[in-house]
Amino acid sequence: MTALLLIDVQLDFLPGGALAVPEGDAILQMLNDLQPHFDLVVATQDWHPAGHRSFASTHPGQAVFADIEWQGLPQRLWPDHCVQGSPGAALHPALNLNRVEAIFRKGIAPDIDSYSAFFDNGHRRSTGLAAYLRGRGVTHVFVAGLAADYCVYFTAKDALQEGFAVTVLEDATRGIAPDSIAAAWADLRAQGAQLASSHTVLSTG
Ligand code: VGL
Ligand code: ZN
Repeated sequence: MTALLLIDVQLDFLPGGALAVPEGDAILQMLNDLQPHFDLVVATQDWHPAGHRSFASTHPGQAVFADIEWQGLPQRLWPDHCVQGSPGAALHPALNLNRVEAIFRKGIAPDIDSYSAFFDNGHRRSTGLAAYLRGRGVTHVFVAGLAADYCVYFTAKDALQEGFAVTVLEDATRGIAPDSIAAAWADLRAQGAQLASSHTVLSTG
């Protein structure tokens, strides 16, 4: 059984949003076209309480995009984004949700970030996604969405560690910084993930 994970297709990560990923909107149609080709479709939402510690605004004197250490973990400081219930936290209205059977939310604990859909950044707490996927008989996970170099990358990495076969649909993601996207793909390949074009999926039944 296959699952498509649609990572953080939220207004704040799309052009005009608080943490916009360049060309993020270029993948929306593809994400809809891909869905019928999978046994299961799951979406995620970055879902931070106001004042989340990943926000630069909560660390006086620190600039947005600064790298700090927070409670024993490296943390990049982001603009305020995906605040629970805010317009920017909503999934893009063009994303078809009819086949999305579950939405997993992450980044809720105020003191720790969560790039992966499976665990927080300290691997301290599970979201339950791996157990959910196993319960549905999923063995192969396909990852798409935003942002390639953060939530897509860390989700794919944890999926590998959880024992799933992993394919990242490279053209169905966009990233924040070109250098970190290249490094993310190289690391995922080295760990056993496949990087594929969505055409390989769209051209099969
Ligand atoms: C993300 C940075 C901060 C992502 C979420 O969805 O890739 N990136 N929070
Ligand atoms: Zn976030």
